[in-house]
Amino acid sequence: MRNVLLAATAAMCVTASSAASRKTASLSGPGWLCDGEEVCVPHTWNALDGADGSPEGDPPPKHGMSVAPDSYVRKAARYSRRLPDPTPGMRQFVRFEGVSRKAEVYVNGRLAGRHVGAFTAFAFEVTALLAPADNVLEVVADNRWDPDVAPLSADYTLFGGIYRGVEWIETPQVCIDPVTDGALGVDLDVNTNGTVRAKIRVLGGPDEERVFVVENPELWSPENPKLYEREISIASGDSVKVRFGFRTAEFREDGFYLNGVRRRLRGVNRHQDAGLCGWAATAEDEDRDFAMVAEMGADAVRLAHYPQSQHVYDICDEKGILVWSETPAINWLSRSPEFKANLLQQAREMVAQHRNHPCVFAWSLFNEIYNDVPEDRSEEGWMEDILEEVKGELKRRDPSRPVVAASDRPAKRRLNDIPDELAFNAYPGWYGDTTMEQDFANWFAASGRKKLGIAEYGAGGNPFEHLDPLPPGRLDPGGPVHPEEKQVMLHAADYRAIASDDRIWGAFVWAMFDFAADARREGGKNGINDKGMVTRDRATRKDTFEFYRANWTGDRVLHVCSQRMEETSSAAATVVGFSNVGDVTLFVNGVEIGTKSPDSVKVVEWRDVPLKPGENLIELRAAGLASSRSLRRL
Ligand code: ADA
Repeated sequence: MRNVLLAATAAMCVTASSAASRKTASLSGPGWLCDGEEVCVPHTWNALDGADGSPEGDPPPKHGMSVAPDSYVRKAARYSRRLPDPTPGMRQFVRFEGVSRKAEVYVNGRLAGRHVGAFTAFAFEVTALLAPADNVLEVVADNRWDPDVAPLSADYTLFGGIYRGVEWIETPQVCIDPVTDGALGVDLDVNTNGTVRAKIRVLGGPDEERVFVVENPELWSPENPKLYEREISIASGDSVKVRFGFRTAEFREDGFYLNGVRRRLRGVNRHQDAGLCGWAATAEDEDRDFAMVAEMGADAVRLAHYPQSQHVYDICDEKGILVWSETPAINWLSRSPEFKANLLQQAREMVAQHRNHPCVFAWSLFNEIYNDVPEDRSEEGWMEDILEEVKGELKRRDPSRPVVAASDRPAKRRLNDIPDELAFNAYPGWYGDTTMEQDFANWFAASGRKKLGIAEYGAGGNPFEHLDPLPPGRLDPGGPVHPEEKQVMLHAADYRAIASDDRIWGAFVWAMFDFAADARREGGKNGINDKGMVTRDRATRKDTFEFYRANWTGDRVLHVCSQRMEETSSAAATVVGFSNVGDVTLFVNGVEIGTKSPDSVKVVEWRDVPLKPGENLIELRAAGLASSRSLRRL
């Protein structure tokens, strides 16, 4: 154990950000032990069991309860590593980007601090606990269910571990506060006239303020994500770099406006499960994810259902992706004062840590409260009381941004009246028998609002399960077959309704990527929510990905669906395609069948296209592009 710790310290690179001041070093990477085993941080112990489903023989999982059951390892684990030797005369801090979901931090066996909440960063000063050399950091990370910690229930795996990066910080005695709320210590108020007010929290001295002006600032937007940087320093020599952008983002009577221009958001939802590593994602994993978001043409992302890493917000600033940033209030709440205090703390930390990002257009208060609420907790009113308080906290910490929320209960008027702007989650044709148009009618009537967002819509889709023709009506969403064709059909129908209704200020596809939800056993896979546009391993873009690319990008797209369907016992096939390059001609085995114009959402469709026995080549051609699939008729 000792050898591992020493080797890691030797390899660590300590960098000074400016001459006499703050020094930072990454404590991520190798050199950590977790319960005695060598690991690399970011790390989770649930990379495998967090996405393999409940054990065989369990009763069928209840939808929405992945946080609670023990179908993956829920434990307290002890991490340790060696710390760099402290520089005499400086103050030392250790900063954690995220530990799931409770952390106790010790230096040389003495408690440095505790943090509760999986999704926000925290830092502790360790100066007084350090010896001149050979210091050992220990962290107890605990992802067990706790009635006083949000979330209490949710449809995603709560991976355990030190699953984001760790940093060592040394500062002069008087320094910019790296501890309070896990934030940078500098709050920016940015005005589009070029004035920036920086409020600096100082440890060891009075708080300070700087005002500076950027001449003729360029506005930040998805089309021009212009960012500015400044070094903020104080007299002691300590300094931090801040990055910011100039933009206005607001809701008016008829919709969302960015820089005074109305904009209907083309959004996707993203969980922080970044593929086979679960939550223990690297910056490269996150870069890859957002490259795909941009490739599909989205201009907004809902970070479901909790704050994600600092790097995610940085990427969104850089790529010009508007962010809906959410507290972990989901499904149901607890009446305990400890729970409320924890939710308020997590909300406060989210705002403190991410308020300087121009990409954040709204703070989100909740997702689907009252979903799966046990009888003894369904008493009217007290959850609303808690949420009113959390909204107050969000507004107090950042009056500049609207508070939104995602509801699935049209009838709960008091709940839905709390956020400034309301959005609904809807799965017409998947969980329910309505259409999107019927849902719209219901929501507008029930809420009394003139405009609404759609925080989630979608359907399961396994790109390796196919069905042609699709049976009429609904499939069993918890059943073993989630044919890709159904996902395409429902997204096209939903988006047709969304695109043609001007009262919808934005809609967020559920979800960008398949993600771990260990309580699920459906769609031919265990432990996965398969409503993504891309598979969890990021290897397969589903047909729905191409649907949005055709609708949302300037790329020339012609795509024939069901290319992974290899054989059929039918004598005829359904041919669905997407074209944003105009009329499409269908050829089967080289014979021209006909030409069609794409509909309002770029879809062309032929039904009952005859097939010959054996191999068939189905080809779409349009404007010099071609897209084909082969299908063996058995
Ligand atoms: C809810 C919930 C999401 C997601 C979705 C689904 O709407 O808000 O977390 O899990 O259901 O896929 O069923």
